Amino acid sequence: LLLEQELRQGIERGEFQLYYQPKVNMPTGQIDGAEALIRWFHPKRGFVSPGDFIPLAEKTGLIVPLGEWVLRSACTQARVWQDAGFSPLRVAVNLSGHQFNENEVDLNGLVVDILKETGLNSSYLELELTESILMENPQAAIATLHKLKSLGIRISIDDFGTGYSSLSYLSQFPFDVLKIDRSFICQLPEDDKNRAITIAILQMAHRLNLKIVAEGVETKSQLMFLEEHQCDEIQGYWFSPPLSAKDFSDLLHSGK
Ligand code: G
Ligand code: G
Ligand code: NA
Ligand code: MN
Repeated sequence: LLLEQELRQGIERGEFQLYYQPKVNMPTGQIDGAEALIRWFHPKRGFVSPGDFIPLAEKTGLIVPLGEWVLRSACTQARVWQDAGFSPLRVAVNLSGHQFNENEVDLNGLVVDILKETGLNSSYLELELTESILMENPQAAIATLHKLKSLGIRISIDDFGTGYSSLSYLSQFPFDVLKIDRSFICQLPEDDKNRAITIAILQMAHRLNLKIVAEGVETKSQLMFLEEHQCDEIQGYWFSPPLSAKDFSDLLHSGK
């Protein structure tokens, strides 16, 4: 079977799962959020990496139903954790450009419906968008972001520093969080240039009243560097890889 057909089937047969990677608040060290990352466990192929099927899902338009499933599942899970008595976590969902294009998806309507359905308060939902998605049509993106923000959800720019957005848009896109791409983080703290870039991004973002998340934090020395420069949240293997909902629950129970 072609991967495309299997993707279609996989959606019908429920072969997808969301994994969750903790986002850790600095300085408290508490888990205050989780990024939902899709996983496909195919009955014959085994684990298929999102790097292999997300581009195909985007090309075929299957990202629209798949993305809707991701959003609904993530909000449902966030509500489950709240109902279990854990202090509320913000759940972050990655969006693809198709979901952000108003000609293809009524994202605002979908978010409203899913929040209502799951009973999740809008302040616990975060959407992660890349610079490239926003730059496809910056004017439309600004309007869409304003609508989403008025619902009370958080908007993040993902993989910051790797796209081609002009700095002038930073002040025009109404977002709340900037995620420094892991390509800058992985060479910290040794590399002078990445150190300078990271410090500059942190200072600029704070002056713009944005929260900063560092992605791909793998070492203690990276953590210490980021702490010293007032990074707000960290995410990466140093604390935890993405986990199944069950393993994430166990982590919450352990009170780490
Ligand atoms: O988790 P991992 O590193 O394997 O993810 C690989 C890529 O797939 C990342 O760029 C990530 O943003 C993307 N990805 C993971 N889950 C989703 C999802 O639910 N929707 C979209 N659009 N992309 C996702
Ligand atoms: O594109 P996006 O930022 O959404 O992708 C997140 C991806 O980064 C996921 O595939 C996740 O598995 C991966 N990831 C998360 N933490 C780390 C880390 O510490 N190191 C590396 N190399 N990858 C990470
Ligand atoms: Na992301
Ligand atoms: Mn990212």
